[in-house]
Amino acid sequence: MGTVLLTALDGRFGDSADAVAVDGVALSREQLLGAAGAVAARIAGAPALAVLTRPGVETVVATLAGLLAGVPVVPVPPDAGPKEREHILRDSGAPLLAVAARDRDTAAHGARLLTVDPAERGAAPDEPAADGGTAFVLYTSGTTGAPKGVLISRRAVAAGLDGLADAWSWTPDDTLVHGLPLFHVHGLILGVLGPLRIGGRLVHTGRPAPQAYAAAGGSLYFGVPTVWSRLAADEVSAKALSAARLLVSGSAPLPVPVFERLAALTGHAPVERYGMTETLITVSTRADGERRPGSVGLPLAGVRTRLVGDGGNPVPADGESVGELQVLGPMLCDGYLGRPDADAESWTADGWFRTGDVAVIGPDGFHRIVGRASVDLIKSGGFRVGAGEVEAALRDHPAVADAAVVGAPDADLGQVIVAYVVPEGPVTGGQLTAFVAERLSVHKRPRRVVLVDELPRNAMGKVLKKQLLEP
Ligand code: MCA
Ligand code: AMP
Repeated sequence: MGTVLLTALDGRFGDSADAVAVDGVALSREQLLGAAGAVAARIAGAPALAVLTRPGVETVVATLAGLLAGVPVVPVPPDAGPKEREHILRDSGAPLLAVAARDRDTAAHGARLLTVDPAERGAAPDEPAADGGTAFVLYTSGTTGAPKGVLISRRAVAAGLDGLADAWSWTPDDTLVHGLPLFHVHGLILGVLGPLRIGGRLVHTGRPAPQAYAAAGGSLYFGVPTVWSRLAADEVSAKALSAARLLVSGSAPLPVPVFERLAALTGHAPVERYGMTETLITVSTRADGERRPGSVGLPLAGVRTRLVGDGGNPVPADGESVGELQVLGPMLCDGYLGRPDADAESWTADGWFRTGDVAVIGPDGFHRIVGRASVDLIKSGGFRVGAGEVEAALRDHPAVADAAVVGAPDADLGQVIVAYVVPEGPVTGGQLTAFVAERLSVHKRPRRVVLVDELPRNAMGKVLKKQLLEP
């Protein structure tokens, strides 16, 4: 591990006019460093920098500026409604919100807007050491309540990327291609900082469309399962990826038929890896090892995993017994911002992180993720959505008496968000969907709203969500 986080920025692996290209706009590493240097000078000493993460080079410049200045970066989803944006800005305490010129009318809820100009140049400050300080405060949903800020250190990012470089044989010769959102671990930390630490070019396609992936001519491709299943349905685009070196899937379970179709069309069995915002990536199949369909493979170097049963008893790694997956490793987060209650719930007394995922580990060490322990954490298109947050947004509507939100199985998105709503006035499903989208991020709006007279509840008054999910 180098002494700084962004080891590839000093030119040791060379440079090119298109080292980093986002949605058709390319910058060399030197230009990127100059633009980030100019922003870094303006944010020096700030306690945090929020970044409106539209898929553009401005997001890369602003993120890099935060890392160079030693200012924690707080990614804000570009489609976040006012309620969610305000929560992120207030909870993180970020006094500055970096935006691209086209977003300079964004409401900043008391923060100061800082417009990022990728053509600006300034001297980049010396990057702080990789082993100290918070790199990111990443907001993510729990089962209830507003999103929590996950504190991710520079050390965790460095360790996480080095673990992946080892597992995926990722080198400066790679050109990484993806079109994922830039406010998550997947798209931003792996997908942007990866090439800035490991080296190699980055092509971000704006959106993860099959034709854009096919046209990008990369060696290493990232996608969530929805991206891979859409690509597998587009034979011409899929075949273009046969020239690549490695296809990587993550953020949600990759269905076995998609794995197999992708392998048949591209000639590459995809690598699947498992992780969380709180832990970064901890388990993966390897570029130089077996890529088993339905399996997320082996712990990365330095990671330990274990299965724990309901009563806290150890569960054997026998390939059959299921337990909650707990993890330990250098890429784990430092906790939740200002939420000692959530920290206490998420860590065991002996320091392991409780993932909330249910898994099986084989005698050969291969991990299989069986599902989530809670029905209230939904994964739709790779986005993590807390049922409680959507229910609270729906209940804010004057015509809603009660609401329950579930993730229903879906061939394209894995799960889709379905809301069961008890109305107390005239309202349509479309109005409620729009109401949620205006407050939270657009991807958190229900795809279906079912108006019902009452919700099924048990004797304790708890909604029987499994009953709602029955066909
Ligand atoms: C969507 N649309 C809707 C609704 N939802 N319209 C009405 N009602 C709704 N409820 C609209 C969209 O705005 C869009 O419109 C159109 O329908 C198509 O939407 P959709 O099917 O959602 O397709 P998409 O917009 O192309 O999204 C699919 C996607 C997206 C690209 C796969 O889900 C995505 O980017 N997922 C990635 C999530 C991710 O990166 N997660 C990583 C977190 P229009 O076309 O007009 O816009 S996990 C992580 O970081 C960990 C550590 C890990 O393991 O990686
Ligand atoms: P997020 O914090 O948005 O990254 O969501 C993390 C969650 O995504 C995990 O707790 C898992 O439930 C799920 N997840 C990520 N990768 C995989 C995978 N390869 N297979 C199954 N579930 C996954």
